[in-house]
Amino acid sequence: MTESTPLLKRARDEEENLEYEEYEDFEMSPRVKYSLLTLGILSSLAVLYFFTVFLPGYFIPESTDLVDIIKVSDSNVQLIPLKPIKKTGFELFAYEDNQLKGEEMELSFPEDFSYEYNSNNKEHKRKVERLILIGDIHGHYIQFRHLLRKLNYNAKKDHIIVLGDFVSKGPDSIKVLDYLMKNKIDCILGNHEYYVLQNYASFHGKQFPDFVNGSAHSDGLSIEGFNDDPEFLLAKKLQADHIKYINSCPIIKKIGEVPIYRKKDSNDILNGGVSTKSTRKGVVVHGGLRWDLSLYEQQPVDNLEMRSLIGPYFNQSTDDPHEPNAVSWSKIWNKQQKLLKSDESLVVYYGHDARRGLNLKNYARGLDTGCDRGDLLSAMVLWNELQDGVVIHKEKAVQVHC
Ligand SMILES: *[C@@H]1O[C@H](CO)[C@@H](O)[C@H](O)[C@H]1NC(C)=O
Ligand SMILES: *[C@H]1O[C@H](CO)[C@@H](O)[C@H](O)[C@H]1NC(C)=O
Repeated sequence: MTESTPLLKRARDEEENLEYEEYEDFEMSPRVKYSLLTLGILSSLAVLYFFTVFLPGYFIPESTDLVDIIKVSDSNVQLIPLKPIKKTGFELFAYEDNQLKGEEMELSFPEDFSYEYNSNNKEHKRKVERLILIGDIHGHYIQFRHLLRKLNYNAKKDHIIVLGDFVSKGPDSIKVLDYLMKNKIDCILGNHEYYVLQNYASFHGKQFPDFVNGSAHSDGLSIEGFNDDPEFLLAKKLQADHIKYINSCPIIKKIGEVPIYRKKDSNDILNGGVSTKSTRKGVVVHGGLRWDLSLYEQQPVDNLEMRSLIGPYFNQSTDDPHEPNAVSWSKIWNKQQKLLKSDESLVVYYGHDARRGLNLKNYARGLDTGCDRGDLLSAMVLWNELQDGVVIHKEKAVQVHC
C-alpha cells in the first residue's frame, strides 16, 4: 500500500462527493419505495408458497384418514346352481368322513370349541355364478389381466376375491388397484397392503389403523424398513381412493360352503376340475389361521405373516419355515380339522407362501404360486351345478405364466 498523496486524497474526496450527489439525485420517492417493498414481499411470499404448498401438493396427493381394519367379515355371496354345460369326464364321488381322517395328533380342543362361523341370512347375499379366488398378484397387472381373460371373467356374474399382496414388488401396483376399484373386486388384506397403510399413516401424519374386535393394540406389525422401502415409495404416490380401497379389505372373510374332496381327487383340479356333493364352511385369509383360536380370537400378525407353527404346542407362529421345530401351519390345520365334526371344521384358502406353491390339502388350499418370482399366477374357481336335481359343488384351478 502506498501512502496517499494530498492530490490523490483530493481526488478521492471529490469522487465521494460525486457519488453522494449522484445518490441524492436518484433517491426514490417514498411512494415508489413502498410499492417496491410491497412487491418484494409479495413475490417472496409467492416463491415461498410455490415451494412449500403448491409444489409438494402437486406431487403429494391429498390424504385421507385411515379407519379400523375389520378382522372378520362375510363375502355375502351365494352361488346359483348352473345347468351343466358339457360332460366333464371325471367321476363324481360321494364323500365319507372316515376317508379324510388322518393320523391322530396330540392336539386337542376344549369341549365347547367353535370357530364362530355364523353366516348372514340369505336374502342379502349377492347371487353369482362363480366365486373366483386369486393368489398374490404383487402388481403384475399384465399377468392379472391375462388370467382374467383366460377365466372369461364377467364382472356381473362372477365374484372375485383377491387374497392379499396384490400390490408391491411388481411393476404396476397402481394399475392393479385401479382395476380392482373400477370392477368393485372383493379383497382381503395381505402383509404388503398392511405395510402400505402403515407407511401412508407415517408419511401423512395420520393415526395408524387398528384392528376391530379384540387385542387391537398389541398385535400391530412393526415397520422395519426405511424411506426407500417399496411400500413407502408406493404409499407416497397413492391417492385417497386407493387407500380407502386397501383400508376396506378385512383380514379374514367367510365365503360360505365350499367343496371338500380327497387329495387324490385333486389331480383333476387343473383340467376339468373336481366335483363333489360334500361341502364345508370356507374362509379366506392371506397368511394363515391358528388352529387353536376361534375366528374372532385370531391375531392379525399371524393371519398376515405366518408360514409355520412352532412345536411342540404349535401355539406360536413364525414366518420363517426354517426355524427349529417349525411345521407348516396348513399341515397342523389340516390334521386338526379332520378331528372336528364336519359342521365345525373350516376349509381355508390362503396365499403368502410362494415357496410351497399350489398346495392343496383337504382343509387348506394355498394359492400363491410365485408370480413375482416368474412362476405362475393362480385362481381357484368355485361354482355349483344342478345334476338330476342334486347340487354338485365344483372347483377348478386356472393358471397363467408370469
Ligand atoms: C403354548 O401352550 C403351552 C401348553 O399349553 C403353554 O404352556 C404356553 O404358554 C403356550 N404358549 C403361548 C405362546 O401361548
Ligand atoms: C366381533 O365383531 C363381530 C362383528 O361385528 C361380532 O359379531 C362378534 O361378536 C365380535 N366378537 C368379539 C369376540 O368381539
